[in-house]
Amino acid sequence: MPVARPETSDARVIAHVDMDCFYVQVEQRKQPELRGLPTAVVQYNEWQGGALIAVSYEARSCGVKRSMRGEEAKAACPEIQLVQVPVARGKADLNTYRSAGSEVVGVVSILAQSGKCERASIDEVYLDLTDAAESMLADAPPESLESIDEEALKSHILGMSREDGDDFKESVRDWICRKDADRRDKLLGCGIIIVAELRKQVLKETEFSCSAGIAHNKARSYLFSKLASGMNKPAQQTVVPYAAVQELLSSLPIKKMKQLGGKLGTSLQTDLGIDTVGDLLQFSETKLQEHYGINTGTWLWNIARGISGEEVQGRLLPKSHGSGKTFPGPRALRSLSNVQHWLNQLSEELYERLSSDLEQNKRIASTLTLHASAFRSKDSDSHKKFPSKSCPLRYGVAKIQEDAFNLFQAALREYMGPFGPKPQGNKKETWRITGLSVSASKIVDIPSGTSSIMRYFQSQTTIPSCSASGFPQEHVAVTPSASESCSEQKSAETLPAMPEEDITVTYTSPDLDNSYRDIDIVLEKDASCQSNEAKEFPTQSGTQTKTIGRKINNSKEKNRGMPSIVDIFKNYNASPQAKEETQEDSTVSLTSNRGNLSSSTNHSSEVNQEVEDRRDTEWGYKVGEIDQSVFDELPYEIQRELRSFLRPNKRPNSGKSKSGDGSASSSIAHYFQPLKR
Ligand code: TTP
Repeated sequence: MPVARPETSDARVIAHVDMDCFYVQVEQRKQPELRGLPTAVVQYNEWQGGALIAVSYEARSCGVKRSMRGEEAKAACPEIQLVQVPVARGKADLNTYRSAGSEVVGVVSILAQSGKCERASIDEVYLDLTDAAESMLADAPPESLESIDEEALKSHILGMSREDGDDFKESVRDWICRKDADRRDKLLGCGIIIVAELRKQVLKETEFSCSAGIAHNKARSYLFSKLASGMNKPAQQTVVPYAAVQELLSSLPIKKMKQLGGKLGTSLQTDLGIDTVGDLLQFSETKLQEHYGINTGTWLWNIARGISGEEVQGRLLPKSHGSGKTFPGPRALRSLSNVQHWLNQLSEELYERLSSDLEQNKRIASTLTLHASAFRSKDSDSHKKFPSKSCPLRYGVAKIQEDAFNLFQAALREYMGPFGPKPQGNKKETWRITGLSVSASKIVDIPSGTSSIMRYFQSQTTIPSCSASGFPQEHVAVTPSASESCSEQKSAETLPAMPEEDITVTYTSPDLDNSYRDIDIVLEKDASCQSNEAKEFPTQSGTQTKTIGRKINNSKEKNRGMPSIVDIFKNYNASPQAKEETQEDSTVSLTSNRGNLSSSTNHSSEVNQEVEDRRDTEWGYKVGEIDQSVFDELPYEIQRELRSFLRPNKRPNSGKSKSGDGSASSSIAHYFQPLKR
């Protein structure tokens, strides 16, 4: 539901910058011979030449639309150049476009200088240019300038009356330089000049053209730059003066408004008979609140008047990462093994982007969500929505793959109802999966410490992970699997709107061509060891020790994620003295095998018995024994959790939040959980 925020000031200057036919421009930069030709980017599949996802303006003028398939586009415009989206892991690989989007954001954010810059999607940015416009108005107002750039003079000023035969650019110059104008519009006049210059620079530095909407708030800049897109694109800018807002809004179909395209918009139409924003004006705030609650009611009342307090967030990085694919028509997935195959591919791609984000931006994600679309062929209830499921995100490809599949199975059980899915292999199976995606959200910065978290993980490679006898020292925390710990609550997010085949995820990561593999390196080393030895498996709560034998000799074990949290402390052995002191309040009690690597070369049953006997004290640490620099390098959430260990007589909870939202539980274990055996 939308949230109503009071407008801080209506004298702001907000720009919404949107790249023109973005994927086409990216391809044209790669192949300059395509410039100026009718071109479309297509997600290829055998059916009718694949789906068009981006269409150049030359092709649009020949009647080619995004909804067409390759063959239709050829029929409409025989000379059209169709460029296929690169493919990796059997699906569209959007890395090139993501990188190009990051490049644009980088340039825009530098040009915007002091202004806040928010990356809104793969090719859209919001800018708060209020400070820059105020400075210009104070120091060099437009009327004092000797000349105004041509690009600024080509702006479209909504609501500006223009007589036939008027000199278009002259009218714009007059509007920008009006001395008697309202201060809000004077600021917009400055915004016009600033944005025109910015767009020119973006073109120069990236070779991409863009269009922009400039208004007093975010909602208006977005709305009108979007609305104007058919009309005032490509490479143009549209300005929304204060006085023009109400008139422009009143005839606008309600469903065109941001956040009103879905259920809320439909409810306004069916329940209140509202078709245009003008219709909405007839309802008092109280009346709207009666229908939709206080917050949404106020938001609706505001939005009908073009009021929006939404701030431009200073955020240049995506809020989430996702990877998805659709399986239309006969390609719908119908077996668990097929679903698992695709989830593995999607998880790999997701992990690549998470790793890149971790390395480049020092950010970690904490929630993994699975979305799918499905139908049940033999049911009257075939429109039932496939539930989305979330769980805490564990780093490591295999862990994400495992959790994604567990989430899928939990969702499938719910989707199929009490009778459950038919056994695999049974031809009467009634479910079909037409879309799958995995996404990582709740991304937070790792606090900047003395050195990076990656270096910390790297340093794990220097700790011999095999003992002298060649036995690995792996500690596996027995923790709830995704299916057990996943939030049963349906995710608010839905499967992103998908073109025919591969889901295009709008929030993207920056460059992905990195080779960050620290975590895998650690485990490759581990996996190179072979062991039939019994290992101690501390439980998540840290209060029990189980012993199980396991053989590590399979190459699949190679990248099985990070070591457990216990490993982090393995070089902080409790000294005998410390052990005696572990009953003191200020100790950390983590149950595990002894941190001393050499001592674990022989994990006999006696040793295990000893561990059982001492289980509450064996891993006792004095607070002072924990090296602060190691502590500082841990992700913030983990630090928080560790603090709960450090508090006297307190242990972390098991990872399930009371709210039922698994994602909210910031368990240490969710970063370090090993694979479920
Ligand atoms: P848009 O900004 O919606 O469109 P566009 O940049 O192609 O064209 P316009 O000039 O009208 O803004 O989308 C940005 C890119 O996102 C687009 O080039 C291709 C991709 N995309 C998809 O892959 N699938 C989709 O359904 C949409 C809408 C876009």
